[in-house]
Amino acid sequence: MSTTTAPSAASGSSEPFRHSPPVASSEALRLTPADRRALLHYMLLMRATEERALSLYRQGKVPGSFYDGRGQEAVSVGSAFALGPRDRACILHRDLGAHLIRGVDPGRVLAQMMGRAGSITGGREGNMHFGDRRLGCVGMVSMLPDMMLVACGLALAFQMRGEQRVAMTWCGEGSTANGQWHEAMNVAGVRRLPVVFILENNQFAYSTPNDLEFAVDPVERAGAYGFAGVKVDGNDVEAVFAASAEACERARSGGGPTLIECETMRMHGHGAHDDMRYVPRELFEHWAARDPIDRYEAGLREQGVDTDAMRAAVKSELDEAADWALAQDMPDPATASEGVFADREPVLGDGRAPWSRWEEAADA
Ligand SMILES: Cc1ncc(C[n+]2csc(CCOP(=O)(O)OP(=O)(O)O)c2C)c(N)n1
Repeated sequence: MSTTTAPSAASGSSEPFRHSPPVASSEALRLTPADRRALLHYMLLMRATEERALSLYRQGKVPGSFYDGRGQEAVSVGSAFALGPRDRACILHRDLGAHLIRGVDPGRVLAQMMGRAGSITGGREGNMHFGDRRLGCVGMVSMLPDMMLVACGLALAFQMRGEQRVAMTWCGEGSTANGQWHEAMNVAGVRRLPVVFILENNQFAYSTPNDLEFAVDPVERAGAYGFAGVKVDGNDVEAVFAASAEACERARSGGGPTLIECETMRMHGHGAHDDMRYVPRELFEHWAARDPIDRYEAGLREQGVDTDAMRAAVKSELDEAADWALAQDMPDPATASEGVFADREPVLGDGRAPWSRWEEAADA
């Protein structure tokens, strides 16, 4: 992990740039053997769910195109793993792992892709803009990266209420060229909001490569907005987790926002319609050799974990999920406008993720 440096006006030193002291306690960073198995499990679950969805797409059962996060599993899983049950997540379309960690069932995800009634939005949306608010997930906003501003709004509400909660959101590196990205960074820095920005640099914004996207590494910009920027290997799930856990603790303890740049690679096209012929073969092969799941699985195997059994369990979970999703009805057209307008009180539940490394925060 590296931390951005910004020259200090007073001293001219290049000490790591932090407005707040590092706050991660060793407890926050400690991963138990069960945590490590969970990290691998959720990465496997994300990949298996997306592979299943892709095959349903190829069978003509998923309308529109299909977008996934292949190769980026360590980013969404490692970061979302650091959240507590009452934190909030504004999740990008490459980050299915974050939905799964919050407790969204893979069957409901597959039903979502197919527009079925039993899905997260009840068939009102396709395969991207969904979020189960009862689990603290906000539906994706397609105008990139406006979700960063939504996360800032959530964080501002937590701050005003004096709650020790965190808003986390994800964006691609292409988003860093958009004005909304800079507005979000600015308001987060000015207000010292409890927000964590996960920047997944997957080398391409559609077909535009990094060297045509920016002249400075975007993580450097955090310093310009007055808060910490950290760069990690986005294919190393524990490195992503460590940076995220530290950022969450900083946010919770009043230390303000963090930008975490995760260096990774989008291993599929922009969508299933894109054959990514613009990606140089050597670059693809370089990243293929650093697959986040293969790497982590090899390490756990050495520690004696039976990863074959974990893979088998995920496969049978997906078999069941796909059967369930395929058995769901299409939505009743008479209900098409239900839930579209604010004509009744929203059903929010308590917004808690059922699973978390952390107990309920004291303020909850
Ligand atoms: C404001 C805005 N402009 C253009 C688009 C169209 N668009 C959708 S995805 C995309 C590329 C995004 O690249 P990046 O942010 O790097 O994310 P990635 O797809 O690589 O994960 C573009 C231009 C959009 N959704 N919103």
